[in-house]
Amino acid sequence: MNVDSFLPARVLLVNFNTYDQPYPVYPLGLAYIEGALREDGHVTEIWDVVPPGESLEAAVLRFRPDCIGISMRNIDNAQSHNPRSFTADLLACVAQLRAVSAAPLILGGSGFSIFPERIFDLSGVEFGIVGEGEAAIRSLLRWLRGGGGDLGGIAGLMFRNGQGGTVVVPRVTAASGGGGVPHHDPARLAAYTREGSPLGLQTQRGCPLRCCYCTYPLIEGRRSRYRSGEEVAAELGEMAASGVRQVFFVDSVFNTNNEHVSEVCEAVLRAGVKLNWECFLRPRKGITRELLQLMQRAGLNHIEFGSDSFSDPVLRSYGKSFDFEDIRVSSESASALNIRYTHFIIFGGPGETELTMEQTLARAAALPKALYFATIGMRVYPGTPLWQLATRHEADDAAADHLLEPLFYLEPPLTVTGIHTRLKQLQQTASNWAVGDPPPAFIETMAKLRRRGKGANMWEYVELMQRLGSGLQGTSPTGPTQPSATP
Ligand code: B12
Ligand code: SF4
Repeated sequence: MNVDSFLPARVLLVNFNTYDQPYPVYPLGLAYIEGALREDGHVTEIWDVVPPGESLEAAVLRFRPDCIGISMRNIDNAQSHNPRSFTADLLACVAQLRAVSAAPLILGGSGFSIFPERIFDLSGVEFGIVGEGEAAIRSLLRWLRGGGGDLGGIAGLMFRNGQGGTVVVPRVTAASGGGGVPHHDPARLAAYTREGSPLGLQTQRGCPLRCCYCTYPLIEGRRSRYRSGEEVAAELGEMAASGVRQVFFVDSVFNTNNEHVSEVCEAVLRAGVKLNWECFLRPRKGITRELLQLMQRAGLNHIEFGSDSFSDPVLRSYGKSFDFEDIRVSSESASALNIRYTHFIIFGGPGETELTMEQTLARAAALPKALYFATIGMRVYPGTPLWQLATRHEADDAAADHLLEPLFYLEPPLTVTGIHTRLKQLQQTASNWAVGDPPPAFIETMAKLRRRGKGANMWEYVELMQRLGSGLQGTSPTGPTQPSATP
């Protein structure tokens, strides 16, 4: 066989993510992988936990894959007061697959890409792909199916060297482009829409900013790579035609560049697509009322601001690229246009004190119509500046397994229980604060509405719960894992 041709493979792609907070998340990464593999002529199928249906084993026995790709999105829920790990779910999934198939397993995904070596060892899979997966899985399949090439030349690939060791080929972030075109199965889009989940759509990859705790530039690279407005509008149109009611622009930050924002919105307006969407925005004075108006006309109905704190010294020490004035101006503009908005706040990171916390709470009370999502402590990930700070004083860093026992940074003398108690007290009077996952009653109400076919946007539920006066009182501190207070 000449080295340019290869036998098409049957590839089963597996999404085992059962976490359903704030809602079940559409496996967009797998849609991209499926799009790339189909372009090379491979026969693919996605096995998904949503909606519950055929068992994984039955799907394997029916489909008879030549190889199986597994997506690991989450390693844990990143909540210090209510920690939950998903590593055991991966191991169970691998065991189920091994029981019915000898096909090689290829593991990828954002969670995997944060702790690749450790998860590769634990899971025993044949191959791992770190970071963006499209180019690497195409080359790997070409190699597996007789098309030649060299495993050592596939950027981001992990494989076993046959002598008990692992080869990790360094990653290279693509110079341009957004990873090709995802393959969306209309039935899967419909299933997630029935769950009330906004469907993910990506307009760019990469983030050039350097917030101290953030893994996003490690997963997607530091260079922003933009898709054209036309491409985004076409995908949005495809989703609208499939009955999708709400979309989430999953870019790490949508407004890395205002020209990109305008280009996307203008293309959507030109294409006449009518579909609501939400996105992560970086609060900036540069988000002018006019820009927000353009976004609103193009479908924006909800903003998630990655604000983290309302105290300027804390923002500086978190490495944020804006100050409270940016937050105030952006919030007031959103409110004036009646666009729902949420601020994500991380209490207890480097530089936080009781005083800075109180300043954040007082400023939060003054912003018009805002919702707040709070986390306590900062999850520490390898490769981030926070990792260096948090592990500096650990006696034996090599022995610490922060995959299985998540490490959270908490600025001494603050404690998880202390911050949690303060936030609980706040919730008595402020129903616009959510701490961790919503309470069981809230989740049950959402499930009931979905069962009645009301798969609306979760923000409508949030507002409904606020009107009912029950607030969003999240989970209490549980479990043995308390954040490690690191100096
Ligand atoms: C957008 C987003 C959200 C949105 C999702 C909106 C939506 N409707 O889709 C919201 C806000 C709801 C959310 C919630 C949560 N999120 Co989130 N989220 C993201 C974000 C920013 C982008 C995810 C995305 O869609 N990327 C676009 C797709 C195309 O990329 P991808 O999935 O990574 O896939 C690529 C590669 O990973 C790879 N790949 C993926 N699968 C496979 C499979 C194979 C076989 C191969 C070869 C390759 C491969 O190739 C793909 C294409 O290049 C990431 C951070 C980031 N920048 O990656 C965090 C991230 C995924 N989230 C994370 C977490 C923790 C959560 C929550 C648990 C937070 C919480 N406490 O509530 C929840 C869980 C939700 C759930 N039910 O699972 C973590 C996961 C790691 C971890 N710590 O466990 C991340 C990485 C952020 C972080 N802290 O580091 N999230
Ligand atoms: S927190 Fe947001 S802006 Fe900061 S580095 Fe991460 S993705 Fe970029």
